[in-house]
Amino acid sequence: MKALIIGGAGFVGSYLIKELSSAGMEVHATCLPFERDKITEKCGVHTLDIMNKDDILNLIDHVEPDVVYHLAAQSSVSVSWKRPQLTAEINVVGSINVLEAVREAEKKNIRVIMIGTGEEYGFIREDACPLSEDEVLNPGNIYAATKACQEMISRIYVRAYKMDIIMVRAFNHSGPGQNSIFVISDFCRQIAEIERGDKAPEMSVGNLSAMRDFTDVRDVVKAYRLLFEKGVSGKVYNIGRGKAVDIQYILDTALKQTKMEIEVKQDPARMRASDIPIIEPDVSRIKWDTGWEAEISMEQTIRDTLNWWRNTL
Ligand code: A2R
Repeated sequence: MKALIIGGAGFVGSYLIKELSSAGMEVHATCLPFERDKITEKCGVHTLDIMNKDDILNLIDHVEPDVVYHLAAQSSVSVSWKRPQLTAEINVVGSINVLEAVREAEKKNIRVIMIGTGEEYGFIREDACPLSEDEVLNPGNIYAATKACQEMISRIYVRAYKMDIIMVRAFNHSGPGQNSIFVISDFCRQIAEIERGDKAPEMSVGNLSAMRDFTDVRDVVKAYRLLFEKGVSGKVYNIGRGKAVDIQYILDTALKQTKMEIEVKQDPARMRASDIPIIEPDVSRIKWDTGWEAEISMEQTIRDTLNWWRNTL
């Protein structure tokens, strides 16, 4: 079986290449021209900008994949506020280019896995958790709105062209190598900096009471593989642990991993005005259809991420 990962140079890409290769698949991954050295896993590497549909089509005709994973995105919420047009171009027009290329490809029966986000649920009803895939989407930022749009368009391609597409809403995922704009990586990076003496023994934190659902990226890519093998075409799947924890728990777990005495300081700049108290998915659909569930403990994710920062700084 052959897989083509579009957007393979990002955080999730490297883990997905490893997961699919270990399962015996022939893996090809794309990156932007300046990202070539970011793909270090063994696979076929191709440069590709998803804004050019013909390039995607040529690549698909060349690789003839059984599955296309669409990971390429402008994936930052804060950039999406600053550059809404660019975010819509990449996440909406770029996704249409991918779908059109698959539709026009010589090889038929290619399964497409479109990666969206738990952010698509947005401003949820107070009693909506655990969020089922049937819950109404109410995105609260530009990034989330473009991903909801990507999903709606994908559904249209399923219905109109009978394409084999699976749509994913992935909740927070974390692990070694993640950018420190995300909370687990941020806390681990701060601890590693303090241990090295690069930073005063003070942790800046935001709202510690918000409850969120975190899964290890290594579990997430396993779910992506199983969705190719066993997912039901045309369906949307939540991917998450299904058990939200508060950010205080993450902080306490991270602090337990160090011998340093660290003072915790709340930073008003890190507080978000509209923090939703709890966001937790119902993950029974993916479990039912593929048998997948999160296996790696949060303690292990935090330990591995902290060790990664210790080795990287
Ligand atoms: O923005 P960059 O330079 O980091 O490049 C990103 C790349 N990308 C593109 N690839 C092809 N054509 C484009 N026009 C284009 N614009 C951006 O997609 C990056 O290398 C990759 C996405 O990786 P990350 O931003 O690290 O996302 P991550 O965490 O791997 O998440 C994968 C998917 C994304 O669709 C997220 O929105 C979703 O999971 O949660």
